[in-house]
Amino acid sequence: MTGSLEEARRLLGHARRVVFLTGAGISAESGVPTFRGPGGLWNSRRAEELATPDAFRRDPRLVWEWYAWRRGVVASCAPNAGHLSLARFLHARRGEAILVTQNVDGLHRVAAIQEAGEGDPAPALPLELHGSLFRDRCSECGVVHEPAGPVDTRAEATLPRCGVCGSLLRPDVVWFGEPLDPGVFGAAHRAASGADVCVVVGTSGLVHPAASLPMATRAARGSVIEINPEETPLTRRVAHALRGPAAELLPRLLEPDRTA
Ligand code: BJW
Ligand code: ZN
Repeated sequence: MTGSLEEARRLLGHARRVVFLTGAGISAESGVPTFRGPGGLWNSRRAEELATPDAFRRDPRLVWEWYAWRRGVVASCAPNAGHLSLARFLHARRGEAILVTQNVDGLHRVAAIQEAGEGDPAPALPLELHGSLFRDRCSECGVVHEPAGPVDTRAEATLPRCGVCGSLLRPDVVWFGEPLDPGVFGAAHRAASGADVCVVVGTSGLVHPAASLPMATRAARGSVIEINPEETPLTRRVAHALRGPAAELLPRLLEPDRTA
């Protein structure tokens, strides 16, 4: 850990409004592979091959095969101590702490529901910048569909089709070169600009516009805390860089009494 956990806790303790920005690293200890780095999803494949509208136009079967595999992987994963601790914090600080995620794995949502018990999960639900792995969307008319079941990727003819216009369905995620939902990104940007502290967890900080959000907090004179085992392009601009896995550091940062 290069920053002091104590000091980061103090900063958070004095903050009224807090925004969290999470990336693939928060789900690493749940068994969801990250995109880049050791064991990353894209080590053997170039991103442009699969996560672009062009790739889908060129070979929808191949793209679906990759997403069907990922749905299978993620479906067998559960939120880890990092997701759960964050969900409890968001419930406790309802309205004053907001979660923004780049992840499409749905694990924050599961944690929000789990930690709400019989209560309302809403305060801990994330703004999902890059969509969801578990929704389909029509590649032509844009209608969103609940997946009917596992995707049959044996041939293009067996891929799922839109019930409204008959065109191919695609995963409801944001690919390179596609705009983020303006409502979702606008809400995330407002939260980041209005936050006293932005906690950035498990992202390489390479993908924009998500990577610009901590800078919006800084531009408004807020502070940034980073949790990541590795340095990132953001590290030199943060107040505290906490080096280590999110599942260990988030509970220690957010719930010191519970983890003492
Ligand atoms: C741990 C850990 C542990 C490990 N604990 N940590 C400005 C500058 C340059 C380029 C651009 C720019 N603005 C836009 C662009 C272009 C492009 C972009 O950013 N390119 C860069 C790569 C150069 N951006 C876009 O195209 C975006 N769209 C856009 O800008 O539209 C403009 C537009 C306007 C109007 C009309 C048309 C267009 C869209 C970006 C969409 C990104 N989509 C993906 C795929 C989603 C679907 C899917 O999952 O398949 O989103 S790409 C992929 O990267 C995914 C992730 O959400 C995203 C970020 O990755 P993340 O989360 O940071 O993961 P990793 O793997 O990179 O990092 C993991 C980290 O965890 C590491 O740091 C580890 O150390 C750490 N870690 N274990 C804590 N245990
Ligand atoms: Zn359609």
